Amino acid sequence: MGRKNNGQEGIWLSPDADRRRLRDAENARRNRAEITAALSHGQISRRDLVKWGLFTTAGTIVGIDGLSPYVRAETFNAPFDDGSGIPTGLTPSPTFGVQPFTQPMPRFDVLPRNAVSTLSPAPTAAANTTQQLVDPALVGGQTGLMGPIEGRPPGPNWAHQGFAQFPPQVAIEVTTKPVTTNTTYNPGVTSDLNSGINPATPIPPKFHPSFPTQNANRVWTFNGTFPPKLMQVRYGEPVLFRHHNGLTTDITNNGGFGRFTLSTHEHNAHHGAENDGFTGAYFWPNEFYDYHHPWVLAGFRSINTGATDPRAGAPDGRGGINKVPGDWHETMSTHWFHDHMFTFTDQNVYKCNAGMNNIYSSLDRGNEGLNDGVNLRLPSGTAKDYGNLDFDVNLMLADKAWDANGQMTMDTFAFDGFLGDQMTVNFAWKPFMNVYARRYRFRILNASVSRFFVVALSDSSNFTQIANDGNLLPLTVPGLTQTDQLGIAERYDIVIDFSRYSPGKTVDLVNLQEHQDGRGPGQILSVAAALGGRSSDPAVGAFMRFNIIGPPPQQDQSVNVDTVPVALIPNPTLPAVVRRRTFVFADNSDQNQNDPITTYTGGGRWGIGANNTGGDGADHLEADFGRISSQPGFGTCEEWTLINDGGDWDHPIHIHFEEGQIQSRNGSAGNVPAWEKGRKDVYRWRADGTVVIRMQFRDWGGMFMEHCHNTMHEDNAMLLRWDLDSGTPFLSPLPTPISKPTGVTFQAPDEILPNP
Ligand SMILES: [Cu+2]
Repeated sequence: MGRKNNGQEGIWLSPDADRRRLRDAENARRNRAEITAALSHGQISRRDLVKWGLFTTAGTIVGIDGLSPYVRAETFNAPFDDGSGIPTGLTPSPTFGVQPFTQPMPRFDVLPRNAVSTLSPAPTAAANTTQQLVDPALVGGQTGLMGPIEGRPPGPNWAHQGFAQFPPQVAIEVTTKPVTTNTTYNPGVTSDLNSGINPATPIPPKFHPSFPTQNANRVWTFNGTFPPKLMQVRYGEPVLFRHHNGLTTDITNNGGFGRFTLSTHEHNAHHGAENDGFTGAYFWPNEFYDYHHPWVLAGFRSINTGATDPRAGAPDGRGGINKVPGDWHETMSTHWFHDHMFTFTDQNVYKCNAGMNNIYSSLDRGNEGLNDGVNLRLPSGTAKDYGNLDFDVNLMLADKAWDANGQMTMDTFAFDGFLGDQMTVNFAWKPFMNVYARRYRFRILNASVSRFFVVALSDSSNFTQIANDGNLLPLTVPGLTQTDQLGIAERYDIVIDFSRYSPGKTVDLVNLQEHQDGRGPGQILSVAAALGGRSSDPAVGAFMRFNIIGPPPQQDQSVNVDTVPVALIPNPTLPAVVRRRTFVFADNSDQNQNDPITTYTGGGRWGIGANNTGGDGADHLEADFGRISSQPGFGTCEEWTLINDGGDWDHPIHIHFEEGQIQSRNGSAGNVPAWEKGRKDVYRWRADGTVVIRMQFRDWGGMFMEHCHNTMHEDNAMLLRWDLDSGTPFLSPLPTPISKPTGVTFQAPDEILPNP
């Protein structure tokens, strides 16, 4: 199938499109929004939609007039004559006459780090099953029912692994809530480093100060406020992340999309599966879930066990190094955390339920001045021993859409992938940032549902890539004038040197990546074409402006990465491969299970085939979190071949828990670009591509996932579960958790695929 632009689906309506077309689109949007709401409220299922003839079983929406804006007549098979092409499935989001680059970009809101003793009740190794009354709204109106205060599955299989060995030293307590005004903003930097924002001024939940305030049920965030939240952690300092579900118990109070059950994934932390945000281990309003993040270096059970190597370590807070066991080559830096609710991840993450996590180490200390022979001195600052954010900036990129009233909205029927038509950075629409004329590190995260980005500076000047996903590169890549495609959930850390600009100059970040639809990225424009408005995709073009305000208050002491490659972190050595697996990511998939809770049924479109699903990988299965699809051997290394079966589709594939090293792209190691020569946790192909990776499976056990991070694909149903048996206390096979407000029960796996 070639890349289509035939008007059947995937057509952006430009604000200039004729009135009748816009009216039709708005009517269709309303009809679809009603169905979306009914789905998200659990009043109907995807199965019902198939039964009613609204969906084909392949997941495509049937072209009923008045339902899809893309199908106005059977004869409609040519691009619009006005040149519009490309799709939100929605009418254009109004911008209320506001000009871009007129609001300061807020830096992330740093989450408080508290003493563990502040947690009440105290955290426990196994789930705290103390009983409380269950809100009748959660159980069909029944009164007097009891349920646990903690939603984590009970018992030894879901007890924190290594809880006694790595007792929590820091508590980070958050509540996912309907959005409201922020009165406790902590940017972690002074106002001159935050574009003049006074943190004492309350921050309302708006994408721009001149846009409407978001209704509480349209946006759900960590702690219920803008801007997004940042965790700061360091190796050797275990964290207890207590997550409360503060959403309303009325499932219909969601603004038309989003599901009130939560499961939070720290992407891609190396810890036990009970802390990984497993898609079926979700918890309910009025419950909490304790996630234990031990922050150990991979390999800690067998490598550097005496903790003698200062490169395996963390800042001790006093200018020294707290050495820890493990392999220093496994040091990670830039993570994010987000919801992973089964079949609702797209809606819940889009609803702003996402944050970032900076992990500090003796190598990546967040202090550019300390010269101990280990610290890599990346742009950050010097005031604090570690974790300086002055010149180390988190950027969360996400496309959004809002209705005529400015309320965030989503078309969950955009099954190819949902694309917003407005760009936000840190939940702010097209903001500016004041910068000094010096080097800055930007940790860029793609937090979209389905959109890819290619980022360049508006004057096409150089920058340097230093990290890919959570991992610093073996060698920095200087001299880039644009990034590679940044797939959903990928992170690129880049360093921009603003010292080339004189005070008063501006330079913009530009998105060059056009989308024709949500299947995958379309053409990449030149900077001139993107800035010249030569794309009908409204998210192409400048999305953030830097204002250079003058020389820095003190000399830039960061390592010079501007011109020649600088060695950062070499790859860990992989043991011999003991098993090879093939995974094929494709459409036209099947479901062979029918469990009402664990199984995705009806309207599914995507699935994953493998060398153990029969038919030579041709049998692509839709998600079932009760199915164990793979069981790598504990302590072994495997080679996984990820194949894109889908012609013009692309899928950013995320494999939880372990970092992989790309061996080849399309059959050749020579196709692996310099910025992919380190470790990764998300792998994308381009059309018809193949990627071969190697990973070792060690340290912790339980049930993990592999899935497409185009979350529309993930939820419909390109996701599988793989289990890692680390020995006692694990039952093998692991029973599947079944989460209910009255407590989590277990059942035998629906299916266990052969483990060749
Ligand atoms: Cu996908």
